[in-house]
Amino acid sequence: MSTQTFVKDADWLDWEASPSKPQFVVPVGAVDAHCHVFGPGNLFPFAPERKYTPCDASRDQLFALRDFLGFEKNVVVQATCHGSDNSALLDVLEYSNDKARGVVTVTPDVTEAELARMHELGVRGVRFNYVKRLVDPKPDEYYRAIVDKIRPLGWHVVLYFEPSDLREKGDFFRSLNVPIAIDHMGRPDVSKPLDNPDFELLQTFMRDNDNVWCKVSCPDRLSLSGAPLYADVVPFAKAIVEEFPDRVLWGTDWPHPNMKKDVPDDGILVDYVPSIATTPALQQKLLVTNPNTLYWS
Ligand code: 0GY
Repeated sequence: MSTQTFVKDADWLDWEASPSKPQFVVPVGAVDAHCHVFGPGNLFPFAPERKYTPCDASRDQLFALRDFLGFEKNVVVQATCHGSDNSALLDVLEYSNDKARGVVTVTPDVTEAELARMHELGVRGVRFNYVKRLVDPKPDEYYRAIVDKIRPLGWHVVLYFEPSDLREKGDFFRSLNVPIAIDHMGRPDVSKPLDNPDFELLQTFMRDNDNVWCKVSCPDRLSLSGAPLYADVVPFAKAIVEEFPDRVLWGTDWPHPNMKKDVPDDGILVDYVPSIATTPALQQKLLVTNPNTLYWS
C-alpha cells in the first residue's frame, strides 16, 4: 500500500456529501454511464503528470451514491488525475459484483495481457482526452496505435473534446473505425443559438456515423443559467436525445472534477433527465437500454 498523502488544490471544490433525493424515479436497471473515482490517494496515488489534485472520492462512496439515486450500475471513466494508472478504476470493477464497467486510459505500449485482464474485469473502452487544460495533446499516431490494440476486443473510444477539436480532428475520429462515445456533447457553447455551426457539426458527425454515441451529461459544466433547471442546456440535449434516441447515454459525472463556482447536487442532476428525455420510452433508452447495449452485451 502507498503511504503517500496528497493535498488537494487550494481552489478545489469537494463533491456534495448530502445530495437531495431525486423526485424522478429512474427506471429499473438504470446506469450512471459517466462517473469517476479519485484515489483515495493513499491507496491509489494520483499521477505525477496530473494537472489537478482532487479530494478523494472512493469506490464505496460511489456505490453509496448509486444506491441513493436509485441506479443499478455504473460506468467508471478514468479521470486524468490518475493518468494511465487505472488501478483505482479496476478496483471498483473488481468489487462491483458485475455492476460496473470501465473506460481506461492506456499508452500505446500496453500489452495484450494487460488488456485481456482489464477486459475480464469489465473494461469496454479507452478514453482519449483532447481538453488541453486536462492533458497535453498527443499525435494521431499515438491514438491510432492504441485503437489497433483494442479493436480485437470490441472496445470503443470515449472522446472528450471541445468544438474546435471536432473541427480539426473530425476526419481522424471518423478514420478510427471503432464505436465512439462523445463526452458531454462535445461541450457546446449554449449561449449560442441551437443551430450554430459547431453544434450542427456535432449533429452531422452523428448523422454520418452510426457508430457514434453521445453523452448528454454535464449540464452543470455547460450552463450559464444554472441549477436546478439548466434551462439553457435543455434544447441542446433534447435535440440529441430526440434525433438519436438509440445512441445517447447519461451520467452524473460524480465527483465533478474542476468545478470552479459550485458543485452540482446529484439529486438535482437526476431530476434534470426528464427535461431532456421527455417520455418513459426515451428515458428507458437513455438510462437502461443504451448503456446496457454498449457495456453489458
Ligand atoms: C469530466 C470532466 C472533466 C475532467 C475529467 O478526467 C478528467 O479529469 O474528465 C473536466 O474537468 O471537464 O468528465 O469529469
